Amino acid sequence: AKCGLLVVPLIKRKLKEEKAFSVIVNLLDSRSVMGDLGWVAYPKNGWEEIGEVDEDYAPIHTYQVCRVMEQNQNNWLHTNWILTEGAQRVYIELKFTLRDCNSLPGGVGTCKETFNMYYYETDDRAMKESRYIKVDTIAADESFTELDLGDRVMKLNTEVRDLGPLSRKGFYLAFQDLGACIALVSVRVFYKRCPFLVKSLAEFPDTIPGSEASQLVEVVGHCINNSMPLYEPPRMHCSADGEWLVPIGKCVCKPGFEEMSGYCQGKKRKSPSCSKCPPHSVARQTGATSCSCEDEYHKIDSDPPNMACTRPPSAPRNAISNVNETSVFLEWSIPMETGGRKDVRYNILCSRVLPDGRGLEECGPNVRFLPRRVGLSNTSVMVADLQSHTNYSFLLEAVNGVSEMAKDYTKQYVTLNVTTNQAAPSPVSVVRKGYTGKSSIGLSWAEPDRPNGIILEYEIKYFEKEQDSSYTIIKSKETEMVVEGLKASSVYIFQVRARTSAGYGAFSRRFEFQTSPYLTATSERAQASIIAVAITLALVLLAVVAGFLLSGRRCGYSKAKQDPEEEKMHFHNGHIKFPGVRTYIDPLTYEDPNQAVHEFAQEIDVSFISIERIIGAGEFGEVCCGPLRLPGKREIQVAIKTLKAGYTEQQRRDFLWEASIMGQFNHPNIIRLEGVVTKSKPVMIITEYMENGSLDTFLKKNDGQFTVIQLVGMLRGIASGMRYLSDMGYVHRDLAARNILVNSNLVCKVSDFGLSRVLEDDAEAAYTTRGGKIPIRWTAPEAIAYRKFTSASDVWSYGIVMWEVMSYGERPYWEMSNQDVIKAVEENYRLPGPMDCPEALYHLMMDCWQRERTNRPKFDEIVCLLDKLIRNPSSLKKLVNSSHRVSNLLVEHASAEGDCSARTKSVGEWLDSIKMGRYTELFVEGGYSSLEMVTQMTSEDLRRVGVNLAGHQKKIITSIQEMRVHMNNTNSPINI
Ligand code: ACK
Repeated sequence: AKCGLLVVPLIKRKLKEEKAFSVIVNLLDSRSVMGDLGWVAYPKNGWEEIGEVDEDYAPIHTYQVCRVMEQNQNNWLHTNWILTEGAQRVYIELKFTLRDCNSLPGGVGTCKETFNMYYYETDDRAMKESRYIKVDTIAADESFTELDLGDRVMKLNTEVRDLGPLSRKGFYLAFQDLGACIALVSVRVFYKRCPFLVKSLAEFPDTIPGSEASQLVEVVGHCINNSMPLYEPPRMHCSADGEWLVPIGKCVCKPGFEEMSGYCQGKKRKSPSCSKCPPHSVARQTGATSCSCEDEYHKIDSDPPNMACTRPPSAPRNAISNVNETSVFLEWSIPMETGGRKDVRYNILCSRVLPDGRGLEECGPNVRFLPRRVGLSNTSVMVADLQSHTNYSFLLEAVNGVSEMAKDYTKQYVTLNVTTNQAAPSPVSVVRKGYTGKSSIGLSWAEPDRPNGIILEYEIKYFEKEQDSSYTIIKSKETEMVVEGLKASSVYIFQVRARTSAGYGAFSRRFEFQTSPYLTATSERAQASIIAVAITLALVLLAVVAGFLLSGRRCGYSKAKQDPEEEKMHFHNGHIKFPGVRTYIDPLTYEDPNQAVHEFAQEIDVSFISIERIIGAGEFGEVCCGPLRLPGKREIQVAIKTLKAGYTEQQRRDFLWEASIMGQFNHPNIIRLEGVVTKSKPVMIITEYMENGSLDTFLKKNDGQFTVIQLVGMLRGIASGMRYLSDMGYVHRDLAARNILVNSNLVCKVSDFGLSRVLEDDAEAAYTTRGGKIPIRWTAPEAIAYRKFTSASDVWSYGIVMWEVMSYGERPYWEMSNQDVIKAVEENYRLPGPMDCPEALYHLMMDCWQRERTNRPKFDEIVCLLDKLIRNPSSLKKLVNSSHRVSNLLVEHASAEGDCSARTKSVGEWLDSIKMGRYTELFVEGGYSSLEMVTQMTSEDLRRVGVNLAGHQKKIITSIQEMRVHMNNTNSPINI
């Protein structure tokens, strides 16, 4: 038996549970200022204060301006310095009247019906007008007419704007009038606070909301006297509107106290009397004042004295899981043994099973538990935002009020192993606008929070605002792109979604961006640079841009001569080059080449790379591929160039030279360097993996398989990469289809940088009379003759790449010797237009092969022209005139006419020249042994001899038709 209880002191403090309404704190209220407001008007004859008083003779500070009939009004009214008191978001309430322009005598000529509000943040009172940032243009809901005035009906408008995030001690407001008739009757600036609050026995302090309108500031409450947290400290969230939201957790009265009217009060003393010890407890001696629990049984202070001693519960039972993509619903039954208590709760421990038996890893904060992870009173939980295709282990544990006391008690739990499913990626959360032009908008976005796999591509859906019945979808492999072909001055809606092998995720929410109203295509890119320069340069630069625009430069290219050196200084490839634009740094400028490598290339630990297979042989060693798993990043496939064993120090330097160059570039059409391995052997260069290998081999393998638009798309990519390189001041010197890599989306990227390329690497390179090794067929005459390598000589090579692409990997100048090529080019002969090549493209090639290098187009002009052709595919319909490309003659550059004096061609040679040599035997067997006979052939005859592929039939028939035309024109046999 036990006798009596302790008396608990009464609670002294009185607390009141308050309502969670916001508190509004005025920082400025022009109506409540008794004396002078002290606002400054500039110019003096603009805004003026009207001294009025209300019925209590308190001043009403009204400012008005009404210079509606005068041109070029710019009237400013500055408030005095308004302290924020720590608020990060404030509200501005304006009360004003505005006159309807239509009601003014003499019409609406210069009259405006809006005014602008600005602000400027500062830590002290110093004010700089130029730093003002616009808040909004304010228009009236109600404007008044003369008639209204006559009736004395004042139509007072109230507009409220919010401002934030604010980070300084205070700010100024300013009102700019550009010629309206306004009376600003009152300005009130205020912010909202979440007031001191007592809820669920916890106190929450008076709190200032966060800076963002959607932000919730989490505040941890303090349990009031004689109370303690239940499971976890109580929390509330202060919203931007100054309201307390989302209560989590609570406090409960400590043992010996009970909750009464929101406070914890001591329990009343009972008159001492003897009673039986409750179950699982014993009195250690006769007349004891309390009972002690039996072994393994416990009691907590808040348990009533007559309650039995209790013990922790057994494990939850019948646990099951239900997987839905990357969410898991877990459900269980209450334990067999609750330990004699009613306060059984459940906790979940989530672990990810690491591959290859490497153990378990805790799930981390990104996984969500609904309603929560610990202290669950229901027997189910939803676990969301897990990774897709991943094994997880969930440990469910039951606890009760005495679990904490049973230290030596082995916790009872049950484990559930679950594998999540494939799931589409989560939506892209933010889409940002980059540089904006008249017809284009640059977009960028971040990878979805949960990609749930490797992102294969993004889809960008866009349409003109309020025209959503017709929209366009474009795809991008990167997280940025420039959307082109838009209307000037128009608002567009953009949405982005990601695709993995599991399919498309949901589209992002809608983002609204507007194209700019006036800049030309060429100056769009200049505009991007302008933003980057200091404001002090703005006027000077604007003048330069204006001059640039006035010179009438548009898409297409002028052939006017410019001094190339001067061009580099002021205009680079048609762009204005401003100080601060990144340029290529020659690794030679580093005394220690290793320093250059580590400046531009990230060192990768070899343990993050697995070599899976060899894909080719490079000059320094094998080229392999395999996955790269950098910690915290998703796995990607990479190409691995290795430096073979036994290298000299010079070879190591030459090998890594390429990385020092590649590491300086960042462009979707330049092969991306992931990093280098130099701290272990073999030394490696790691780049992105390009599934389709080099462009020349890829085109040969897929002869005739692409549409013209696809081919032009590839050329556009290469030109864009080259534009970037020339903007950086880098001259490639070996631009050729063999040095372009192609990925699975047909994106072409320029590769092969570095020292080796110019020296040994390229099998095409031949020694010139001046000593250097040069890939003759791709190189401009001035570079062969006197090593004048410039972006203009890269343009010549680009023309050859165009020819390679349009002829599906044909060798330029076929089997002519290097000496004959030099001679022919010197004599002004050029490659003929490839078969089925659009005339517009052939003209561009011929322009790239202008002898005078300053007459060649610049890379940005090439990109611009190709864009135009892609946008207008009918411009690609007209194919090169057959006389420009009959057989494999060279075309005289000036006249674009062929030379037709030579020997008669055989059927085999003709078929070879159109890359259909494989059918020679069939033609001869079919009785077509001369070209005269061939010119009589029909499609039916072709099928009969065994040409069954439609593409090949088309190619041969087109060539036969050209031969017929040629024979009619020249009245002579087909020549070589
Ligand atoms: O024509 P290919 O398949 O493409 O054979 C050559 C080979 O390695 C030797 O250079 C291939 N290669 C080089 N870099 C890459 C890369 N980043 N991705 C895929 N293949 C590559 C090239």
